[in-house]
Amino acid sequence: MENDDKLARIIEWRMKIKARFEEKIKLTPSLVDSAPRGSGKINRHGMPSVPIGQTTTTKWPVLDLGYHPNISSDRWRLTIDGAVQNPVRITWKEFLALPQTKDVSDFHCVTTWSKLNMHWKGVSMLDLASLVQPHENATHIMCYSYDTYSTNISLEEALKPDVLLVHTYEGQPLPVEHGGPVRMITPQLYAWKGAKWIKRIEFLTEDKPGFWEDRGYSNTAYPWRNDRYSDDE
Ligand SMILES: Nc1nc2c(c(=O)[nH]1)N[C@H]1C(S)=C(S)[C@@H](COP(=O)(O)O)O[C@H]1N2
Ligand SMILES: [Mo]
Repeated sequence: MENDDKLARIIEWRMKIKARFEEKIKLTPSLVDSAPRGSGKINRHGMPSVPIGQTTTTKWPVLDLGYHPNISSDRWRLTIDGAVQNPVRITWKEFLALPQTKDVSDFHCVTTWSKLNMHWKGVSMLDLASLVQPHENATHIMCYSYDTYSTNISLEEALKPDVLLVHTYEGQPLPVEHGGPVRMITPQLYAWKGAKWIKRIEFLTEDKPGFWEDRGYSNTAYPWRNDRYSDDE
């Protein structure tokens, strides 16, 4: 498919998807909670910049299953499939030719550290969804990684504008230990919802648990509700 056609499709479908999920997004914790729990000055989403139980760090710790797959950008592929009209398998070059989004956002790890004001560049999940055109009955995505990790997210969270598949951090290629060449970030959810070394996004018509969600972590993972483990729910 030509680049101009892809761009035209993305622009048209962005609006359709926004309209389809507008009401559901309004009901997510970050928009519905009148008193999000945390401290520090109010962040760009209107929540306290340090969620309850978190401490800020300036270092960026590495947290994963202990296996760092070494996927060169040449070999990297991203498959987006499942409940969509136009499944795709894109190369690095095709990924970089999609509309690029820059953003500054925060990173909250469930092990209680938060790193604030990180500068990212990548492709928004909303634009990737627009490219593949989710079926009307799609409700969630499952993200799969090159290290066998997986994590699930509802579409009303995944389609927020700050959810990105990033390849650049502070103007440099994303380091391998942090998920390079491409990882997902979910600034309004705990960071385990952001798959490092991402290789596949599957659109689902019903929710199912990913790696940590299957092992006692919260399905919803909302930092300002201290929503860490499934038995809190
Ligand atoms: N592929 C993959 N992605 C992953 C993980 C993992 O083990 N494998 N760990 C998650 C967890 S628990 C956290 S806190 C963040 C950590 O990202 P970082 O190592 O860049 O700080 O990545 C998330 N994404
Ligand atoms: Mo984590």
